[in-house]
Amino acid sequence: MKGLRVKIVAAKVVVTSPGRNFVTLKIETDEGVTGLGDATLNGRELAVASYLTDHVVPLLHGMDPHRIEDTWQSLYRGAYWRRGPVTMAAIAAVDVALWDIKAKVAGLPLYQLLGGKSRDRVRTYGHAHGNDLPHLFDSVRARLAQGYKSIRIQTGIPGLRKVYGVRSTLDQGNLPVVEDWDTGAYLRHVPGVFEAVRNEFGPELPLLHDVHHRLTPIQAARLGKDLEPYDLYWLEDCTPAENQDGLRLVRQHTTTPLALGEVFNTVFDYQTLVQQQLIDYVRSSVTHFGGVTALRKLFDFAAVHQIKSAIHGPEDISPVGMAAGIHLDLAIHNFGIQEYAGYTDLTNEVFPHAFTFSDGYLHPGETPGIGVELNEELAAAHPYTQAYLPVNRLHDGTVHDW
Ligand code: EZ4
Ligand code: CO
Repeated sequence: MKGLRVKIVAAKVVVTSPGRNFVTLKIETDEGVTGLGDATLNGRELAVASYLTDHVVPLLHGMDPHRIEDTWQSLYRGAYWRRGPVTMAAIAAVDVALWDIKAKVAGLPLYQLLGGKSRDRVRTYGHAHGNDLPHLFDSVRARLAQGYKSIRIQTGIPGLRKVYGVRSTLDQGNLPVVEDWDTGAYLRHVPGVFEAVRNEFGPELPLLHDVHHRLTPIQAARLGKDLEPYDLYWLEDCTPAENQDGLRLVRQHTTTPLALGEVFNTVFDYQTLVQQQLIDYVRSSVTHFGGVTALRKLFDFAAVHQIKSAIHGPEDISPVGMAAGIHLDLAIHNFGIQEYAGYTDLTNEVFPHAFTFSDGYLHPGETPGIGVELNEELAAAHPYTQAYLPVNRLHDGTVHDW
């Protein structure tokens, strides 16, 4: 069969900023088949670019791109220094590029190699936010008009300057924007917002909320309990869950479903959470978790404990990483929901893609591979721009989780 004896002859990293930074690995083979992988790590992009260019690309030359599992293991174990977002984003880029090549050689969209489809389309949720209720309601209506069937609600808090966890134009600048935080004000305000949203939009609309790691377990337990009357689809990243055991306390106090893990890099970060069923959704993305190979294993581990997938899908994961995730979403049985923030027109031009969004659902398309291309000329016209995520401080100046 053509393409079974291909060898990697070149690999390069492209960093482009069509509005925000994306890191893409392109692997080329001697028969002309190429593969793309996403290695974007928001705010630390060049560290991953260097990890790939300086340390991984020299290892790829002459390799058999079909040996995906072996390549994954050799990059993970061979580095000796394990885990971490930079390493795992770099491994993810190689892994996805190799899956892209294998699927192109097979002449099949990637989801077919992952077992074929388990559903016809992939349910998504979108983002609504507003500093006050009228703005929040307008934002929810705008998402509903786009077709979204499930909506994440983020709200301004009286006394705080800005809605957190939401992109602003200030994100792209020379130094991090400083935001402010008050846990007491937040805990007092949020339940009333959900009551108002329920009153306005009715009981059926699935609502989600992201806490962005800002609470302690006992605070999160209280919030989960206070939100029970409003029937959330989930409460996300309620604590900084490096302390996995902390979730037990949250769990003991509330039946609000819990989602967690967008910043995690390996299955070990989830070990207690999954084995003891302390959460309901795992939030890792292909890009930050070592690729399709590793994320598939996490989802299978989660399935044993009746936990579902909920791939992280902000606009800082490139369409390459997004596409790989959508193929997985279509294929696995324990799919939950896919976050989809959408992309600007310029980003879609830099990364033309086969996946489509309509009526609140995504589909990966039927193009062989992951179905994404890179317009290198346009990418080069929009070079890397230094940018940081915000930092967060309490009113007395103490740094808090953002
Ligand atoms: O703030 O990806 O659930 N989604 C999120 C994201 C994160 C960004 C950080 O780079 O929390 O929007
Ligand atoms: Co989140």
